[in-house]
Amino acid sequence: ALSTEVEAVNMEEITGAQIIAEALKAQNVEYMFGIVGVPVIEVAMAVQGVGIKYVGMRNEQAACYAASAVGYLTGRPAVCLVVSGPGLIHALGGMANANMNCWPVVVIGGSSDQNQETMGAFQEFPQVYALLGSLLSVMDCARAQAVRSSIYGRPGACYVDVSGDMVTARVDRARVRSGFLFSAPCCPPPPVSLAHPKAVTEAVAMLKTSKQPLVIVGKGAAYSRAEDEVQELVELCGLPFLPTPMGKGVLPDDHPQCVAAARSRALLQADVVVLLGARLNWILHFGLPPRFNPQVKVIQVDICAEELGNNVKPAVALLGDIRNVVSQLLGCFRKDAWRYQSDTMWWRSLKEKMNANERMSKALAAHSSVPMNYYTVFHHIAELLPHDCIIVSEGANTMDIGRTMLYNRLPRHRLDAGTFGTMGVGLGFAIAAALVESGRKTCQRVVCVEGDSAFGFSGMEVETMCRYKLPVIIIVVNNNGIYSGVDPHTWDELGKMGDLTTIVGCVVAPPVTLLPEARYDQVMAAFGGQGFFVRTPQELRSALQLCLDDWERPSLLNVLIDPASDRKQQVVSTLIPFSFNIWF
Ligand SMILES: Cc1ncc(C[n+]2csc(CCOP(=O)(O)OP(=O)(O)O)c2C)c(N)n1
Ligand SMILES: [Mg+2]
Repeated sequence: ALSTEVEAVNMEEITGAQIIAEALKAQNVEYMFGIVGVPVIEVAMAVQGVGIKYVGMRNEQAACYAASAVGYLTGRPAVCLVVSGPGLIHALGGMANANMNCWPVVVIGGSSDQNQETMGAFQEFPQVYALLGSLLSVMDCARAQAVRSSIYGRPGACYVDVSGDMVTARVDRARVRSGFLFSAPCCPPPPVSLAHPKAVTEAVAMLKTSKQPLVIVGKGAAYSRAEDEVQELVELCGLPFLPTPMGKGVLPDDHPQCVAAARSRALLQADVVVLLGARLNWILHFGLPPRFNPQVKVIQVDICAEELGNNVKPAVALLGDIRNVVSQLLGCFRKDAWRYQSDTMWWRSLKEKMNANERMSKALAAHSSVPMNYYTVFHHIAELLPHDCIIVSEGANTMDIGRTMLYNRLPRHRLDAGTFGTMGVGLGFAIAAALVESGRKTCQRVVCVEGDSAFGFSGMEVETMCRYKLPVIIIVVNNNGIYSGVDPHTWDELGKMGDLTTIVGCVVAPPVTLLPEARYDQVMAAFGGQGFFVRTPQELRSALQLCLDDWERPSLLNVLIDPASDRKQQVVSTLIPFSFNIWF
């Protein structure tokens, strides 16, 4: 009897929520994004208790986008916390987006109590089956498996299902310790692999015989922090390079060897392509004719074995971490120096195309009439943005044209709709970037350039930005619609054909239209942020400068543009949803 009493005195009870919080803390998880409800409120409170920053969002989709962006920016996963059923369903969009982008994220979903399974419990959903591919249990979470599977190999999403009764269950801490739960030390960064030396030698030999070489830098290079190595390789060998959308900034966009302004020609005429952490998917036109030379030899560098040979059989396949493999290539070129000559026909042809395209861009940007076109808007934004700012962007024309005109000079400083082409990611990404930056010594500005449609998907996250005082600058490029819109006059005319405010109006309102001149700036102002309604280049410049100077609170510039403004002079028309053809 005595010994039982002693045990009772020494016993410290700990809940399932506390176990999860301590396990995440042990894994150096810094951020949790989510929306609470039964049964996960306790988990959110417990993680705050151990010093993890909990960020309450307005939709689980945006929460999951934010968590995955932290994973990309830091290399360590953040957690997205959701309730069961509808909460998890919303987060699925973020998990799919993370998987497509190869970004790590851990999602923790509360589920109904185990004894109510299949009984029609509150928000019950067969989530375990829906997420079988990425499913883990609380035990896995505690054993570091969740963090490990999100970052090892090719990164991605991982789901931990926690039943309600497990969150509140109480156990003796001593029993937990003596078990294997807390035995897991912090999971180290992923082991990085090297390519086979023979393949490296082959790649070097192939590059040396190339007449029209091209390096393509993908976001895999950004994720592996290969910027120094890639820069040395490109400069040592004098190679032209082209970034993919989120590969922008691994090397500065204004680097003299960047041939982004002659993208189509570079892709079409290259005879050897060094593919660094980029996939030959729709963004790179599958690596196939008519956008690529049918004889092109691809030196493919990728961390994922399954990726090698997708769509195009590589001439040389280098399986490994981008940074390591580029170091291997560099090792060869340092020993046996080789430099692609700068006076070749290839360089001349690329430069000539770049100059022509840049002239065209400048001519369009010089238009100062109102309403503005996309090019004028981006020209002024580009002039004012600090060189080190983080640019988040989504939309169709807004993102495509913006990508060509807004330069990145630093790696991992561009976040956009990505491989999945997902609209609605922008605000979550911007929140993540602002949080990550706030923890850095030299904190950089986050600028979120949104189409008006894109903004609408997660628009309520401006409240999140205002609540946490995140100094994000949102620029809504407002053309009253998706790809293009109608002007207020046409909208009125359409109204005469059928009352647009009734269901009859559905017949005449073009599917691409959104409410003309909608006041997105007032949405920001409603929560205490600064809102600006902008029509002219002067208004744009002064509002943006004010926002850049003011670091205190979030702001939104609602920039009205000509609803008929469009991409100009496309060489190849295309049915893909986003264009990489803008002149080039
Ligand atoms: C989740 C999701 N839904 C729908 C789409 C289809 N889509 C592609 S771009 C786009 C919006 C484009 O309009 P906007 O953001 O206003 O940019 P704009 O081209 O007008 O500048 C949409 C809805 C998508 N890509 N993702
Ligand atoms: Mg639009």
